[in-house]
Amino acid sequence: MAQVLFLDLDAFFAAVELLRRPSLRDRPVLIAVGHPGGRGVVSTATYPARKFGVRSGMPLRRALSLCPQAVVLPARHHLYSAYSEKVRRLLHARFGKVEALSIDEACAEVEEGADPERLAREVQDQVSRELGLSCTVAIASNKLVAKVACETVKPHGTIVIPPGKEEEFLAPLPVERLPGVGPKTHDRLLRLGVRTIGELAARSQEALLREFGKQGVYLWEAAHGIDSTPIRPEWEPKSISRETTFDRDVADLADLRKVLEEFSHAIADELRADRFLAKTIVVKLRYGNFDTLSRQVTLPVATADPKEIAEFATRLFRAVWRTERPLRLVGLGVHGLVRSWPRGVSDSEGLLGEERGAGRQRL
Ligand code: TTP
Ligand code: MG
Repeated sequence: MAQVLFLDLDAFFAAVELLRRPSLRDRPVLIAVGHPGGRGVVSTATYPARKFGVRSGMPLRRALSLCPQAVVLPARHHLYSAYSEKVRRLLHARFGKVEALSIDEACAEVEEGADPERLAREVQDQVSRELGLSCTVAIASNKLVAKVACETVKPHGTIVIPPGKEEEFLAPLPVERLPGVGPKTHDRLLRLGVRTIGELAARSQEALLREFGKQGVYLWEAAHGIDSTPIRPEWEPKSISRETTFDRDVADLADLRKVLEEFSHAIADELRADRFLAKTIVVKLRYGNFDTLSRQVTLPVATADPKEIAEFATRLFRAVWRTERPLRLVGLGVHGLVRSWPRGVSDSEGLLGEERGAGRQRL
């Protein structure tokens, strides 16, 4: 049976910044969105900074009160997209089937007969050697188990879950480690007396179906380490999005606008790297009480222009956020993606810019 290799880069945005500032390697470093202006949000923190309790989504001011000596750098999304692409390319060169799952996560199908422990270490070493980035690699019989396993050995770990050992591995882990168990589901599970994945696995499928509807079936399967989602090698994004959860609610329009502008740039970079234009823009809001709403607008002409995306996003946001109640989360996405030019056409005119253009080929 084929196995799945799952790779997640460690403290990704920060790791990319440190490539150009090696002297900061062992220092606490924060990458801020919505910076400068002093009211940004932490998008990632290096592991030395995490020791002080700093987390993604925290207001910069709070992070700096926990760790005043931290070095704060503004996010440069175009660089992260470029490195994300390099990792995908490295995996493509080695494995037949590769799927990019997010900006810093990818999975690949591992051929039968490979020694999984060795393979995981080899891939990790190759990413370190060729790109200078640290990553964590897990190999398991499916995507779900590999993803959960990866999280348990961060940073710079490798782990292999042999076929048949999935349930045993998952059982002691806290139930919120399962993808899809957000704060709401977690609360409900706690109220039912379920703290660990093993305790979830002990419930019958019928009971979970009754309690959670269709999601209950997913929870039951996930708790048993069952996941039949295939690796989609011909992966094409159906949508590209960014969102951030503030750990204190935000109601300042200027701050929110800055976050939307940065997301617009990040999304536009990714669209261009993958040679897509987007027709629809979606804005997502979540209030402090978890009420969530999203609204979308279809553009007159498909675009990958960051300014245009930002303009429509801001307008849409203002139309939706009428109450001006403090927000817990803001997100921006695009869908309705169309190819900006036919597959196989090379970037001979350098239209993608130096960082992404050089030697790039879409597989
Ligand atoms: P993660 O993989 O969740 O985090 P990470 O790579 O920084 O750290 P690690 O995997 O070692 O735990 O997210 C990948 C990148 O996505 C991260 O570097 C920054 C960005 N990000 C945000 O911008 N906001 C967020 O709230 C989160 C969680 C991530
Ligand atoms: Mg990561």
